[in-house]
Amino acid sequence: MHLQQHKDLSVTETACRSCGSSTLVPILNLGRTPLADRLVRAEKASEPELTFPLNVVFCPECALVQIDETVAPEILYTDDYPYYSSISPDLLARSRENALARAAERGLDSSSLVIELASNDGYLLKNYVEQGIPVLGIDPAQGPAADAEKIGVRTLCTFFTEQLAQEIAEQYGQADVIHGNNVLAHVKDTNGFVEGIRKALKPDGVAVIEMPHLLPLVEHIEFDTIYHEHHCYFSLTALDNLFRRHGLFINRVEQLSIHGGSLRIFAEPTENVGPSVTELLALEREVGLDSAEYFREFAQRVDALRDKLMALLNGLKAEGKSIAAYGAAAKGATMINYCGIDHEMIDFVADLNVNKHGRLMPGGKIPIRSPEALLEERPDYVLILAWNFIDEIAAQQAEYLAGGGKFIVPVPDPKVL
Ligand code: JHZ
Repeated sequence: MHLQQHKDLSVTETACRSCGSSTLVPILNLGRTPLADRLVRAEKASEPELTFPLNVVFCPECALVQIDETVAPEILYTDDYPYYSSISPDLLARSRENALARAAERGLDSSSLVIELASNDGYLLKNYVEQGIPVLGIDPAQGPAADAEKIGVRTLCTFFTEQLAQEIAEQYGQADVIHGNNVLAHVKDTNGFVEGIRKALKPDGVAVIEMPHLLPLVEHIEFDTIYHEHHCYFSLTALDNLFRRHGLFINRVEQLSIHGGSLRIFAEPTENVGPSVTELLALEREVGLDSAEYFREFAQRVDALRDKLMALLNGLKAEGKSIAAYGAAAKGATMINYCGIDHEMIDFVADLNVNKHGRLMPGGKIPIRSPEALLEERPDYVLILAWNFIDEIAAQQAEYLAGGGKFIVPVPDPKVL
């Protein structure tokens, strides 16, 4: 294929992103892959793509699972970064619930301040704006940030750093609530980011941070959620170590089903650890998530999933069946590229996000079309790459399914539904 070396665009880390230990144990190597959200323009289909190593390691000192390659943020998050949070009605509903609960719990009003790190298109903060609670969104992606401003969500279009936190505290005051959904794993300077949260938070404020949980990732073989944007894969154990280092205490945790299983942690400058935290920490210790031994068979399980999925898809192709896919998700890029799925196998990928239409999936170069294409083309099978939204997708595609179309779900065990 078209592999290119662009060493200066990425750095291979030799020390843990959290505690700095240099004893890192390899647990899974997904090879070199293109960047998951760097969708290819049709006119550039024959040009080589940037590819980078995707190698997962474990730190026995602080239990953090991480990749050891850091791709420059300017390369990862370009002007046409295609992810818009507001695509999923489910995510919108959950975000609203989250905002309303925090506003009520904390008694927020027009004198409060809510900050969101990676506020995207304003999908969460708009719920506070509606209630007259001042907000400040921070997001480096220009398209989504501009959309947020249009709906009245004050947004700084930049990266959140320790330095910016200091400036925000001086200019806007410290926050009562800081949200950060699916952003902590994305940042290059993990410690600087958490230190920034502490600096931007009032002494009695709370940081409500969400991220995919490592336990279901391993248990359900959600290996496709591994890509270069995600530097870290957090257990509560690793988070607790990280936040304590910066004077923040995870006092409460909720387990959410979103993104294949996520954690919502509540971190505060004062220690008051509740049972939700002690119980989950105990469970993680019990299953051994704090030791390299736990990951011993993970790589074999990933390969077994890949082999089973490819046997299923190759079998269907041999029978002359047509196959499309649903969800031009970042995780879809890891799935197709690690499995070696390309345009020969999959006719097109359906996706609701209009910003993705007309582009090609990285690596596999499969064209992305609107979901209406499923009814126009009526493929025999649809591989659900956005398996985390299976219920929403099934409801939306009721007509395709009623017409005899079938879904293939790849995770945790590839099968036809
Ligand atoms: P989705 C995202 O990853 C983005 P991705 C990001 N990389 C991150 O960190 C993780 O989440 C946690 C489409 N869709 O959100 C929208 C439909 O077409 O699961 C998306 O393109 N119809 C920042 O990209 C894709 O599917 C629908 O009905 O892996 C889903 O991508 C729905 C619900 C979604 O994750």
